Amino acid sequence: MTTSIKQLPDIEQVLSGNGACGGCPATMALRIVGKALGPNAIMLLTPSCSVASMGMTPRLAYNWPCINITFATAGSSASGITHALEIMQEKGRLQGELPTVFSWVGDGGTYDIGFQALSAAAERNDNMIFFCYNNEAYSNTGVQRSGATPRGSFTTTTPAGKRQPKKNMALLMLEHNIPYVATATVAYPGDLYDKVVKAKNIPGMKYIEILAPAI
Ligand SMILES: Cc1ncc(C[n+]2csc(CCOP(=O)(O)OP(=O)(O)O)c2C)c(N)n1
Ligand SMILES: [Mg+2]
Repeated sequence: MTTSIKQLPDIEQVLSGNGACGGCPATMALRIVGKALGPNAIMLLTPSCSVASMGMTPRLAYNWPCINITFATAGSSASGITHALEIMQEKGRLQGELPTVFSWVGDGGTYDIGFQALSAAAERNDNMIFFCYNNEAYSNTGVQRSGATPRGSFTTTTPAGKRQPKKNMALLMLEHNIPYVATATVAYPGDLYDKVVKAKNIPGMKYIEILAPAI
């Protein structure tokens, strides 16, 4: 049975005082993801609203070690971190359970700019969770169209409405034969939580797309 919102753990990885807009669905989704992942994780972020919201050291709003990376490298940077951790464990320099390595990337960074490195990491089946939080546009820079913007949508670069349909990104990821692909939405927090818990316990590449419309 799906976890109910009342059963979600108390743990908070997204801290108060963050810079998100009030009611930001992507930040709410990240809060649920944090409850599922717990503190033993390393977060990678590409330029996005979530980076703008995270604040600055020493007052980071996300309670994990966080690495800001360039747009094109969410897949490859996470691959590097995950392999480094495995080697450290092999050499006995890291005890206990390996942290979950996860990329937290917008739709622009996933569908368009970071697609190549994501595809390559998926093809290698590197051990990570790649989250695409999908607000269906390049929101942080003023709402330009992305490959995830639905047909007909008005954005600053499609003032007459976007002519093309959105990419089927989850299907593209399935075609990589990775062990886990899921779609979720911030509207169903218990379902999102369950999917992240499941992904956390599967070795290899996991792709989770979260619809979090914010415009
Ligand atoms: C290579 C590169 N191109 C453009 C930018 C400018 N930029 C910063 S955030 C952003 C929008 C990102 O969109 P998305 O990944 O969907 O995340 P969202 O802002 O919607 O949360 C852009 C275009 C950048 N930082 N680096
Ligand atoms: Mg976006």
